[in-house]
Amino acid sequence: VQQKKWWKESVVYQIYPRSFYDSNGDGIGDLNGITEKLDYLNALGIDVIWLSPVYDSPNDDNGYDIRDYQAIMTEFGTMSDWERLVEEIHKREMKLMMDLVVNHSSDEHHWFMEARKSKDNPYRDYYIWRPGKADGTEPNNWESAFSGSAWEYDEVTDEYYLHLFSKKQPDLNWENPQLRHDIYSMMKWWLDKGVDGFRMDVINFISKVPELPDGANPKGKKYVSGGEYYMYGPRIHEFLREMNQKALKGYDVMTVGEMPGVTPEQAVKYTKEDREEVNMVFQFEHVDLDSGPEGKWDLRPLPLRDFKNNLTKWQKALDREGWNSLYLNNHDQPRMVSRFGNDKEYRVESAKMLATLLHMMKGTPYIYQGEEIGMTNVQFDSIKDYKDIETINMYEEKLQEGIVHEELMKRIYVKGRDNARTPVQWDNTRHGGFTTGDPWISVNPNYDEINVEKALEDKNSIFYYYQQLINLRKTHPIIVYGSYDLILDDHESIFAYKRMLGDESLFVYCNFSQEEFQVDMPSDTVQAKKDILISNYPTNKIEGDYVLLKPYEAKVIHCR
Ligand code: TEU
Ligand code: CA
Repeated sequence: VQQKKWWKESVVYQIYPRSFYDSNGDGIGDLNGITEKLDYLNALGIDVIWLSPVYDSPNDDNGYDIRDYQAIMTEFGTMSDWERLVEEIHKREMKLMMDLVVNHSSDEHHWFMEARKSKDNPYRDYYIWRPGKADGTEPNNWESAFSGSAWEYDEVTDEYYLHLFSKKQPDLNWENPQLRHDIYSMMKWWLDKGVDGFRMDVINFISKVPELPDGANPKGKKYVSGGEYYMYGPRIHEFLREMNQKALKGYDVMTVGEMPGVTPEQAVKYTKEDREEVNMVFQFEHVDLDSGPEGKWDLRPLPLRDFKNNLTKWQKALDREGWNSLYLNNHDQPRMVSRFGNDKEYRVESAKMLATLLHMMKGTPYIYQGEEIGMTNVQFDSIKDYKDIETINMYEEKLQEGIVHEELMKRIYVKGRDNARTPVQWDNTRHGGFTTGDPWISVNPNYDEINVEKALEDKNSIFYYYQQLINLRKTHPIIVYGSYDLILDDHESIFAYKRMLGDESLFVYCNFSQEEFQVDMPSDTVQAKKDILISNYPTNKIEGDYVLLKPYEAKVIHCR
């Protein structure tokens, strides 16, 4: 059994502050709004709050473009509001994990304002500058995640700067020890203010292959990802270990590295405890399965077999060493009940089923705001209703390429990040009780049916089911420390697995369909004493050595 750690036994709740709760009527969620809702989160039973960025920012990418790492975004409140929030979180014996965005800063950060003044400015090498190619094209063929080239030409110094994300998010140059030193000082400044951990934004991107070579381009496209040269660069482990030694050492903190493209083998290296890099990573394989070769907007169906095999691969890779994160949605992903469940006639059952699937696995579970009441994807008619730079840039780029509005909206409905960014629905009053003003983004029209107030009044709500799941994790060590094995491997509609610890075992059955099934329990459980730990239907007794599963039924059977 691996070492016991508080961050292995915790459940994390992610807040996207802009859309959580607006306390002052300006239509934008804020810190005081979060403070007002802490009792709600405490009632849910979560242990750690992960706050998406609240630092000073021009909000080109809603706070993931930081202008001042040690100041609070005006729209979210003041530093004293932040200090009160931390105090109130700690008073309730919860912890706060901040978002650390250090692969890039905002282009309005004073480092960049200086760097762009001249080639010999002291801050020049805080960023990544290169001359264009002789033929007048960009330094290499890398694409920005937000469309177009990853390079922006700066005529003052006749060079380009690298931005893997928006033009207003220039990549920081981690080859520069002075930059690294400044980042570590900033981290300690926050840790000394009481921060309990960091979620590290695209942290695997900080080490690039120094030559910044052209990416593989078999189809002769204008731009390609180039990720093979920055998703697992030559110094990434060195930088993470240095960050531990120079910033995190001596603090009892939790760290999760967000790592697009990370593989299970790499994840073992990043999270093996004796390596002192990060506690766990956010991987992307399971949320890329419904994307085709052209990326996330290239929609493809998601065969349950692929989903089962991928989650199983990650469970087994990190079963004995290292640690897993468990998530099915966040502020960048569509709502899980719409993507993996059935948000029409089986919304409540399938939301509970998906939560069971995730929370009975091995790893630290993450709940994204609104997931606990089964919030769904949204469909706005006009592109004007969408606010996410990734969506807007894609729409404009593809419209130019001749793809029609209806096709583009279809893709946005399925994969757009604003699906996760519509305001949390607190009650059935105007704007779902999120704001008394005009919300920065429209509220999902289904707020009258789906809202916190209704959930708290309904003992069979998804909220109370999450509360049960979280409580089970606290009372059954097998859920945290047991091993994992897939069962019913070949079943097309049922995702079933078992967890084992000592002489205990759990059998988790999740029906991903509207059909009913009867499946036999494994033969070695015939003699065992069995009881149902949790189910999303009124629990019935165990019929015998088989299990009956209704549409989207989840059932966890405890054997001793
Ligand atoms: O996301 C990293 C990332 O890869 C995402 O861009 C994701 O792959 C994509 O959005 C899927 O549609 C982090 C943050 O979570 C994201 O909100 C930021 O936009 C991005 O980094 C840049 O900071
Ligand atoms: Ca506000």
